[in-house]
Amino acid sequence: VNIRQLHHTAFHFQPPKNWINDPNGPMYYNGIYHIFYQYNPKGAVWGNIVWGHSISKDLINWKELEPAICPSKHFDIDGAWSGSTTILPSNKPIILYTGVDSNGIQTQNYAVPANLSDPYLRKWIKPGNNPLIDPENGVNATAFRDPSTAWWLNGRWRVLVGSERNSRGIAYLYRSRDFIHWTKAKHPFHSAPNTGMWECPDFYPVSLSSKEGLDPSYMGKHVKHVLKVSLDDARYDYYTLGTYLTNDDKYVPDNASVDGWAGLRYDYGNFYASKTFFDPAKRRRILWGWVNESDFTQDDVKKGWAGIQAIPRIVWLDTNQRQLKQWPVEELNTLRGEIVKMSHQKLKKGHHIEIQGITAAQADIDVTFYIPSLDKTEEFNPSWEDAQRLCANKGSKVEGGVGPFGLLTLASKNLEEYTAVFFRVFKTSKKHVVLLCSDARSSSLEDGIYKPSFAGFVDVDLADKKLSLRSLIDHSVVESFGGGGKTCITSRVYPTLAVLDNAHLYAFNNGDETIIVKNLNAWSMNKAKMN
Ligand code: DQQ
Repeated sequence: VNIRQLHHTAFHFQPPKNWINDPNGPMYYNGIYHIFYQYNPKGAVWGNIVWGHSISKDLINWKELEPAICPSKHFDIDGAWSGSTTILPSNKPIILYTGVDSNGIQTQNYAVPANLSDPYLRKWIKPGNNPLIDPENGVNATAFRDPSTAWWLNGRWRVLVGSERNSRGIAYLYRSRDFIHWTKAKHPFHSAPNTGMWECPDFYPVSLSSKEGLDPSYMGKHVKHVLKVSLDDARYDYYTLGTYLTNDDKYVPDNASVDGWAGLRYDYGNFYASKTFFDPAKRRRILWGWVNESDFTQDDVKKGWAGIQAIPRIVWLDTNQRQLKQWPVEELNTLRGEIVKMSHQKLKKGHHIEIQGITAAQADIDVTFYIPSLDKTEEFNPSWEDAQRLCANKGSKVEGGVGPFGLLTLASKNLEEYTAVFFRVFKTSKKHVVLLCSDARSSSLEDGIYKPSFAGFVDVDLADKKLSLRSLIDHSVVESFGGGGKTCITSRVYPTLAVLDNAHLYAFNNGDETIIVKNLNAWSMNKAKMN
């Protein structure tokens, strides 16, 4: 079997071949989900960027169409970069995207469907009055991109465009009455020092009282707003929760919600340039995010493909109102095949138990661990605020009090290779601190590839002594949801032994306290119809 087969995913989104990056303009239109994406039609490396286009009825099985937007005009001749769709009144979708000209100058442009009665909206046209927004008034012309979905308030449309000025990350606000003539607001919508270029800003309301998603222009009372930016220097997607001050047309993060590198992330692993959209069919907000390769570029060229999208996730506000929660869309469950169950299984220190009878390289695992006693919990040192460093120091083999315990995914029979996804519990005088790691350091015997030990803290109080973990394992990706979707971590891994039928799955514990696998469901996953 060639390398392309070994690490090719079975149910994560990707086109038949070539490079993809950011998800663009996701939307639901007349019964069909659309996803566009940054795509190189000519190869498996970044370049020649067009808007690839695929459609689906269930967000899981996809059909590839011809690219929706290709460089053709002076203003986008060097690339049709990221952007968003907005559904205008009377159900008319419109794309805003960044065009790059031959000097690298970035402008915001629009495209509309050539034929609204084509159910797939295959052809898009760029009307002659493009570009709509030029980088004027002191805007940095080579750092001016990724228009957001627009929202409507008091007679005007509003849109955000990402930028940077003297290392201050900026989300500029533009307003328009007709979607064609745009005026820059005097003050940026939001900005923060020392955060660098803000790519792909995304702004939307979340309900204070339900999991239901809201239309981007919903301005009711019982909401908070979310501002997400992709920090180019960090290559992670950070968000804050805050208040939209509609009178000042400004966004103010909550006191507890910090901007920049120390802030909240959608995903503490490989996940970037994400974008949400409101699905009116199921009244939910859905998040798409790009998961880059972490092998060598020459491997990508050999494989003929690079980049996948994470499984679309619903997002909603946690009842604690301090963070969002995320969960794979329910449609993913239609791919579930054979199920294997385990319950009330003791995991003593030093033990690992195989979950047998599933296709371990292509699986969906949902497990709840029960911690009978927290007596031997290790003390948390307040200087350990960097979760990733803590995970690097305390890997899955470093014995602890409560944990490390969790799953060894994509494991070879004799554990020469495995990607450990696990919890470790600490305590301070006031509370428990829960760490979730997705540690790729042992994921492959191949040298030199990027094998980070990603990690994030999980904001749970452990009053019920339970911790849940769901992991989607798909050949070269392990996408995990800790604490019911409070902390998500995605890793790309390239095993050499733990491939196809030679991959195994184990539950393990290397902590003093015995852990109980209270309830584990593991499904073999079927292949999605993928483009
Ligand atoms: N990717 C696009 C840009 C965006 C970046 C270019 C984020 O529009 O800022 O492919 O990954």
